[in-house]
Amino acid sequence: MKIKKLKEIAKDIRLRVIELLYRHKACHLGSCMSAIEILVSLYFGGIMRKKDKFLLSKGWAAAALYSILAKKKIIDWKELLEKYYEPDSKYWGLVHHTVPGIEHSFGSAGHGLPVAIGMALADKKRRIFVLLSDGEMDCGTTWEGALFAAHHKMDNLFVIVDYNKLQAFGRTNKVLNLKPLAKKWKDFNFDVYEIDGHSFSQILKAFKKAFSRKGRPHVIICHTIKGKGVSFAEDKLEWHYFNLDKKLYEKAKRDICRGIN
Ligand SMILES: Cc1ncc(C[n+]2csc(CCOP(=O)(O)OP(=O)(O)O)c2C)c(N)n1
Repeated sequence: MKIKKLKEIAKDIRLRVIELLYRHKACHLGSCMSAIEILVSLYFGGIMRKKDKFLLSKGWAAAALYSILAKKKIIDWKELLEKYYEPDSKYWGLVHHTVPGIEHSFGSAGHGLPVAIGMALADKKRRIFVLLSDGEMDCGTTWEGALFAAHHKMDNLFVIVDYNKLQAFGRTNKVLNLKPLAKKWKDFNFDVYEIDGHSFSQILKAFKKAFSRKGRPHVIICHTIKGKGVSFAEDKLEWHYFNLDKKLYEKAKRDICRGIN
């Protein structure tokens, strides 16, 4: 698919997320927006084959993944729009496995990588993609998983890091320093890529190269901006938590339609 078309899809997904969050007074706007180009590339950019699996370890970006599944017609958009974040709905604010297209429930940080490793080990012929947040890498499970995956030469495992440099209580490198992040993964014997996570051409190129390399698990470190595309939310910690009032909802839609970058 052409990059122009992928950009159009990304815009549409951002607008859907804004709609869901505004209508249901839900949070995690920043977390969703930083991952849009990554998710669109996986689902619309020809990266995932039929039998491959994707896990959203940063399960609090549920509104973004649900919007993708709705765009793919795996779930019903109208139902999602009505039920997202509502009591007794299956469309939780954290991804839940009762929703079609969701492989596993996540939301408690640090669980996606171990689950992905188990799935990759169980069937070497399918590719497993897992999206981690940078804050999640504070969890010990990340590094135990990394040791294990490299030891078992799991080249069907693709770890993607949404490196937006903000986590729940502050700047990632102030809360617990991750730098130098690429070197750490290299030292764990991963095949490492470091790219702009909002550039479709860089994302697609990195995966193409990773698919050709055998014998090691892969990690694609995506430099991103939390809140990307919404002027008042970009790189702002509070938009992990805040919800949109009518004025900001209108402003967010204008920003996304116009394109602020
Ligand atoms: C084990 C655990 N502790 C605390 C939380 C609460 N929590 C929700 S999101 C989050 C961190 C958000 O920052 P980051 O992990 O970098 O994700 P981002 O949304 O920026 O991609 C935390 C601590 C959690 N989900 N799981």
